[in-house]
Amino acid sequence: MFEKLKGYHVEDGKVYFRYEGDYEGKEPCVEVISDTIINVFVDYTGLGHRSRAIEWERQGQNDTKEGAEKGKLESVSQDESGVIIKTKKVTIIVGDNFHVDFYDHEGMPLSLAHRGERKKNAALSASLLAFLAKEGHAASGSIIGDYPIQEVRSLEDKDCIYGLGDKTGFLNKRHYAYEMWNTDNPNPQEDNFKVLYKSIPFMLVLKEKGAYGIFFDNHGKTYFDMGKEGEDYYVLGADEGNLDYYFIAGENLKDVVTDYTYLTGRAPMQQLWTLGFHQSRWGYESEEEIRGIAKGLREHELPCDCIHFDIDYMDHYKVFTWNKETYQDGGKVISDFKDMGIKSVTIMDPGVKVEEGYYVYEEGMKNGYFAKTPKGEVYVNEVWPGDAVFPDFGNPKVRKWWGEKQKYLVDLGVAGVWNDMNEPASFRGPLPNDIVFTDEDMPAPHSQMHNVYGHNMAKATYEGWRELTGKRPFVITRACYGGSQKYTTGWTGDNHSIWAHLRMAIPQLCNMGLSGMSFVGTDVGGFGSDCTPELFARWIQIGCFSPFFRDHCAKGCRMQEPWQFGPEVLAISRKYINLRYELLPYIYDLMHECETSGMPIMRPLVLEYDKDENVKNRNDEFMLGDRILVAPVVEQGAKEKLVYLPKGVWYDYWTGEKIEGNCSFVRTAPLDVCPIYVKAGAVIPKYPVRMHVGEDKDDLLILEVYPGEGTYAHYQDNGEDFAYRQGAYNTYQIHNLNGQVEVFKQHEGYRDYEKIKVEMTAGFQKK
Ligand code: MIG
Repeated sequence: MFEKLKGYHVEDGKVYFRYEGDYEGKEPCVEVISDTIINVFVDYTGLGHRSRAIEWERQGQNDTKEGAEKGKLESVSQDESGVIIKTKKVTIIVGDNFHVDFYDHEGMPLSLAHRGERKKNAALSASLLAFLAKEGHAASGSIIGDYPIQEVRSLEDKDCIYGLGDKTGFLNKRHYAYEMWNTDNPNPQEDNFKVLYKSIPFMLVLKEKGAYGIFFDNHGKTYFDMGKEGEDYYVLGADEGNLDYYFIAGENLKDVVTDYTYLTGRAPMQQLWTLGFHQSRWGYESEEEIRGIAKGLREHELPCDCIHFDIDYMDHYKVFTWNKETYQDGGKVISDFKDMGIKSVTIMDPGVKVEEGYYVYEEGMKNGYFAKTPKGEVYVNEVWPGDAVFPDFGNPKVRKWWGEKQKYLVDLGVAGVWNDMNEPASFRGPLPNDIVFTDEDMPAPHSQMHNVYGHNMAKATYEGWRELTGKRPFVITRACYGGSQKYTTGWTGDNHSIWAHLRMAIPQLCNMGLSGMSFVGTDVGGFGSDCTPELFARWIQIGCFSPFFRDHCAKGCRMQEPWQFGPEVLAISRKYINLRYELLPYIYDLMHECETSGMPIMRPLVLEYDKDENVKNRNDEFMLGDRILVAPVVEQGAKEKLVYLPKGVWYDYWTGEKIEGNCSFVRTAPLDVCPIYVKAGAVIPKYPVRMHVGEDKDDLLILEVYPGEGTYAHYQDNGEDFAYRQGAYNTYQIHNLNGQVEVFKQHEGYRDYEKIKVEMTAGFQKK
């Protein structure tokens, strides 16, 4: 492979390296994308970059995108250490063996190639695997060795690792090993699951000083050993494809998130109603039953914006059909719900039932839109409708077709689509690796297209809805890849009604947010298993602050609507759903911030306080934006919570008590209390509680003011379409000088609030 460095040349702003050794002319390359984003690339396949995540044209170093300040290659030179490439912010030294080292502008190492031996401390040989299998032990280790494509980089003692999408376990991923292979596994998710539904091959490393990210842009199967094999290094591996990664240098984690979402796109603003409460269940067996749910929500005075129709609504689980026997006339129930202020979202699976005469199947067959075996026959596996075929979403024509098919739902009055089973999941064993799909303009095997199947399905859905409705498409997905945030929101799939999964929800959602997927949520109350009243009450308290707030549950499990657990839990549910509706303008502002800078709505404390040792491994608290800290109870039976507050002055949301941060303390937390803290000087914009978004014209804005000094930027638009991109929005700059509040209109492009009401919080009385 790459042995001794011989020289380099620059072409089109890219630096290519020549080595001794046999590498078949595949010269490795370093490309400066911006001052802080560097691409490292070896074109093993000879196909160039074939990214599904980065969709803007990269035209070398001079490309500019959306006004972002593009970096440039400042200088390239060579000395005895190697080839030295400089940008304004980063120095890259490329040496023998294609070791690539990154330094910050002060010359401090940010990330170095690992040069020592690998430790192989948990190596599993094939014979050991066979031995373990005898008694039914699943091997928990991986076979350690070299991957065909691989990058091994150093870790320092203090480094913490975050991101990696929807992985289970804890916030800090260091010492664990993961794989990227979109997987539907209905077993209760454990801390050490290697794979889950989504593959977001992006990691963030927080160092004692500075931070960086690596986006390992290979959508085949990849491996992330985050310091399990060896304490002082991590391994990125892939079975096939190119070595193609983006190094992102930052002063802090926020810089890294901003750059990553610059590269792969930002989660766009959703319609305002999508931030409301959603009610769902698999197994609302009939129209009568689902109508009862809508009635129940209103009778119990529970604000709600959306009911989800799971696979039960389809005729024999055939996509783009309606079960007229059990669900009668789809259009009628949907329009009746609309009259109650409730939108309808329908589930959509990729698998198309094999059935002569079924129009979706026939159309797809006629046009060759389904994946094929290497022999050229349409590939069949089993999913809910029985024998089914798989749309080849990597083919732009298939995406267009699928997008147009959405008209069926749009015409029924459906308001958004929930894409499930798009790993793709299959009942008769996994799809073989050699099933033939399309990757845009060329055939590609399942092994390459698996991890982007959900991504491409989401893209097809998003584009179809955008075309058909002109509104911001609301798409939810179970499977996705890096960059999917441009098209879809997500949920974490089939969790269970167990306390471990309530605890897991926090780091899992926070890491998704750091990985670009900001609009995400867990099934509130848990999907599988039977929820308890206490668990439901605590889950609603986390759901209330999750970007996607949906109560969902599996068929056959105990009923899980908020009124199924008695009056106390119903009242608690109402309290937190009401709070959610009050906070809508605040959360909407955060969604706007996310579109602008990539900052997630729900954040781990470490994103805001990355110098604070006490938050680097904090799994049981999180922030909503940078002003609200939530410290939910996640232990069965607990009536108090050990709260940690970072440096600064905080106010207890419920009592107004002032607390100097940088300390831990015990907060009493009976079942109806989720401890919440607000930063001194904060202004929190609120709406009055209403049963659903748009119940009135959002004409009253309440500004909840906390003691201290601060400024706040509030954003307002029609909450529906893309007019804001043409300037149809208002922004307000709000100054809080210890209760003296001034509001300045900054941008004028939308109708005004009729009234802005300023409310002093309890903190002003309690000095
Ligand atoms: O194999 O559509 O994760 O939310 O309710 C189960 C039925 C298929 C899995 C989804 C879940 C949904 C369920 N689906």
